[in-house]
Amino acid sequence: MSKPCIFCEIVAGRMDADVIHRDDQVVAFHDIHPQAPTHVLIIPRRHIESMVDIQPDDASLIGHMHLTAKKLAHELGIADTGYRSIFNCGRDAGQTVWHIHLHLMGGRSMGWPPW
Ligand code: IU
Repeated sequence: MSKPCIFCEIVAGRMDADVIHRDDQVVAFHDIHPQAPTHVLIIPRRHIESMVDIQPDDASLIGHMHLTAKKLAHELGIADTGYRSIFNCGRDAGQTVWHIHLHLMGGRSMGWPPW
């Protein structure tokens, strides 16, 4: 039997996470290994493996994820100084969890490009 998706388990409330936002489309929680003073993941309730799998019908969901990032950035106090929102897509981009997630990071200045 294949292992359940960890992020689907968080959505279902069967696995613990430091959840800061839930609505009918997405759940957001603090990353367990933060790479910045603020590091939140915004995930869809629906399982989508990777950004390479999204379809035209997913446009409003993806837009909603970004609008949720903006709302949380304000609430977490990183909107004025700036933040980064990132989807890692596939192995070379460093994707390790195969349920799409938008990283929202802020609270420190960041370099570019991200190696
Ligand atoms: P990536 O883009 O797939 O590399 O990011 C996965 C992120 O999920 C990474 O920052 C992990 O620390 C984070 N994470 C988490 O917050 N909670 C978990 O249970 C697991 C991973 I597994």
